[in-house]
Amino acid sequence: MAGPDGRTAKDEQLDRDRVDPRGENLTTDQGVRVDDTDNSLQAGERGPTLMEDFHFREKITSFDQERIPERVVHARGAGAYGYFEVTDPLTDFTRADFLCDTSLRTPVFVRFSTVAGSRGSADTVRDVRGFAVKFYTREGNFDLVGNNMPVFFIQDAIKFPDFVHAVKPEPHNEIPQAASAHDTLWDFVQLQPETMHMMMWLMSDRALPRSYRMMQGFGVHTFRLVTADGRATFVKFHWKPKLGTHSLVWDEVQKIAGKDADFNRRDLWDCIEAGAYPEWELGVQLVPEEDEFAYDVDLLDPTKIIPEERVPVRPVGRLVLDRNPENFFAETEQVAFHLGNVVPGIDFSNDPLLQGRLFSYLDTQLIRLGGPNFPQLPVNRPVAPVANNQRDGYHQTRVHRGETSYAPNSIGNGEPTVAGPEGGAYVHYQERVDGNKIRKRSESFKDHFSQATLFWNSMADWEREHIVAAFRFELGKVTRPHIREGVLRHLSQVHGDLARRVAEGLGTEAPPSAPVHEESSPALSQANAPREDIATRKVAILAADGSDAVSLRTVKQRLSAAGALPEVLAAHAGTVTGAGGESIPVDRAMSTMASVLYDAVLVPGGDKAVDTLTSDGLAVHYVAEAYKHGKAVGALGAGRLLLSAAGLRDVAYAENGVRDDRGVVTQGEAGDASEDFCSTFASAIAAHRHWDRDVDAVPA
Ligand code: HDE
Repeated sequence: MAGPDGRTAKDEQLDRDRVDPRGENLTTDQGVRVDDTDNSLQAGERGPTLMEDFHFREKITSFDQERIPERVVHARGAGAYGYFEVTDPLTDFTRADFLCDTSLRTPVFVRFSTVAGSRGSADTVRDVRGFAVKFYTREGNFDLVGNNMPVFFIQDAIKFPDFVHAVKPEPHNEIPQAASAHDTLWDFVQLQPETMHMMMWLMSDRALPRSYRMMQGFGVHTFRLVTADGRATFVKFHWKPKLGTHSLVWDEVQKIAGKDADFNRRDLWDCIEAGAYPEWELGVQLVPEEDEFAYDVDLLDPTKIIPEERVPVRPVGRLVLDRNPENFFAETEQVAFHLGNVVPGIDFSNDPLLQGRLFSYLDTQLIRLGGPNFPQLPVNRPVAPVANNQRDGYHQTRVHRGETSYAPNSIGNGEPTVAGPEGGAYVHYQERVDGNKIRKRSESFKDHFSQATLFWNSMADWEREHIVAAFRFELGKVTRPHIREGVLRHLSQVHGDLARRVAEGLGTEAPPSAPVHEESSPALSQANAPREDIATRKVAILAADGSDAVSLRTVKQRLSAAGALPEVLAAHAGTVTGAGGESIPVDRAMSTMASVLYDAVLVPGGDKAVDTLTSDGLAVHYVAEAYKHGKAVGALGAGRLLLSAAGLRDVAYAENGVRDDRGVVTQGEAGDASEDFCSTFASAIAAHRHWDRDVDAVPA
């Protein structure tokens, strides 16, 4: 599906849809050229506007109707095109050819999103992230509409409107925007204990991804893979980011929301533009049908995982995003995902959340995109040929030929004809179903706490600290004491230690807790994410007149060579003059950026420059804040003085040679940055954050 130049069938198709008004004369929608688009047609210079000004009316009408309803959830998002390649064929399990044929490069469009906020809300809020992938396969479109957390808040789709109403801004005053820290969400939680496993994920750092490129994705539900002869295997889908799973911290995300509300969106866009293509590995957990009841959780319950230690995640393919959309509205806003978009070889399970979603997504698109013809929109259109008897409707863009639009027909040769399985037709898995019609949750869905405990048990100390702080923050914003107490009762069933620590922050007592199990799943902890790479990590190099230009250049080159993105910041844009009279280009003025927008901070030597920086509150703040957020901080020679000025008092600095004290990397000698300094600083950046510091005493 890819040409010799790597272009996919979807790229070719999109090329035909593009219009480019550049270089053209301005016309009306009817193609009539316009002589003036600045002044409306009036009866006299100071007279009333005339009805006959068709250009004015058309221009204003079109403008008035530019908006379509934003998604009721996942309104805020960013998307990109790319491709998927299978590396370890799943031929024994499915007939889906994009999962079997290693010679195929299947085009994809991926949309990442937050859930609760409006379309214009900030990217960095505490929330789940959507991870929706549309595969344009040769056999039709397959949508894997997942999240960056492997479980969900509720077990049955009928509770979704309740949950979403509870988490969205409160209806009387539409406050707070894109935030879960308010009474209605926690009221729902305290009354609906099935939320507890997901609430643990939501209060963890997973809800604050450093980048869309650094988060996992999960299909959440159990699906089925089906072979040509009708044999099914349960499957759970996993996306693992090549760069590892990394997060921001709460103080940081709050600040970034103001400094750069587009932080995650910009990051995705910039990296693709720069050719640093984001990449994920697709993995599957496979469970034979006969093992459906072999686990202590029900595979149909979307509030549960199967720990990777019990059923390993088998890597099967890779996803690469290599092209930004050309028009946000046409592509990212109009893309329409639907769980029911499956291809032969992929089928559903009876997960009641999944079943409800099968209804909801199509229903949503009909109102949001105005009728049944949204699959004709360029971003939604399959590369597989489409032929059927569906006709007419709003926004029909196809001109169907022929006399017949019904089946069976004799006038039109009986075409289009159905294919049958040998011809590649979708055949539903023949699951035997037998039961009374009842409204009743399965007994096997009843345990709401064991996996919340598993999650807590699996966390590193610093992850637990962040979870406790998150619960304290969120419940601290809840105004009704009975809601806080209700949640604490749940927490005491997750883990006594968790409940006690949260209660302490709320100035109250935790209810007595029951003994809990001690199992853990190391795969759940971000502490175990790969930490070797500094590709695309942003480093702020603080400079001033008198900076040591030689060492600055050495570190910058070394970091860039490893794929990092170092930027020189100074009090003003333009250039500063190095200690030896060199001109050092400044990438950005310090005041236009902020420490929270970088992964690390470096202070080169140079007595005069460091003197200037130490008396600049903003420069001091850059260092102190980076330190407080656990980031790598580097200093060469006199640069160490800025670190002390920033209050990094319990840090051991190098007197000579190079020293790394919990991610603070210093070189004693003035002069050029040593090889040792560069590689030690790079490792400190790759470690992402350093949580073994005592950051409380540092003001920032
Ligand atoms: Fe969604 N969800 N959802 N959801 N969801 C939507 O569809 C819904 C659920 C997810 O980038 C809506 O086109 C119901 C789980 C993503 O365009 C809507 C239920 C998971 C996206 C809808 C769920 C998701 C959506 C809103 C409970 C993770 C964004 C606009 C049964 C596995 C897709 C739209 C994009 C979007 C309904 C639960 C992921 C209203 C009823 C579980 C990533 O149809």
